[in-house]
Amino acid sequence: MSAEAALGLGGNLGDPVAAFATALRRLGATPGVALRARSSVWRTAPWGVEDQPEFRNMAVLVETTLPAEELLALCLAIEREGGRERRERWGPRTLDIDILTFGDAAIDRPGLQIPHPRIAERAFVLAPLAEIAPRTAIGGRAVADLLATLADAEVRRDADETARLATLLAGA
Ligand code: PH2
Ligand code: MG
Ligand code: MG
Repeated sequence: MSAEAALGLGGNLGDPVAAFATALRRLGATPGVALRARSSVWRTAPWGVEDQPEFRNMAVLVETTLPAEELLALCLAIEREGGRERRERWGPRTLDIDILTFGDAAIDRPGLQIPHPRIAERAFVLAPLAEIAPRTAIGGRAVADLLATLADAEVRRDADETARLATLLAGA
């Protein structure tokens, strides 16, 4: 049995695009996890705590035979390997990897809520996700429709950063 999961990646310290490349290689090299699609890299205004540097965000689709708990443990391990420090909620970070959806599972446990509870408010999640999974339903509404309700969002696709990610992923 395998499930398709959507992951959101973000960061605003150091070189987040390099951290994304390292994370995607690690994910793809893990037995039971296959990368199926990736979005562009987006530049996004900080949400929640506004007095911090601009973020880079992207989304990926993976097909996995891992249970959601193991996928979460993998994401947290990759964050730690990327030097992730957690200081402040919603504050600056080198690398954040969140499970956005896991098949059509609904999970609500401490430390693991799927679908991610604040997706509908967050253009930095919805805009990349809409590139690769516009019809995925979250709370009964398609990702593309949810994004359309956030029309004024301060997010923009960054072609140069997207190309740099592809180069990093193609390199040895
Ligand atoms: N992550 C947060 C808080 N705020 N803002 C943007 N633009 N992008 C993020 O990834 C982000 C954020 C906590 O995970
Ligand atoms: Mg997050
Ligand atoms: Mg997180």
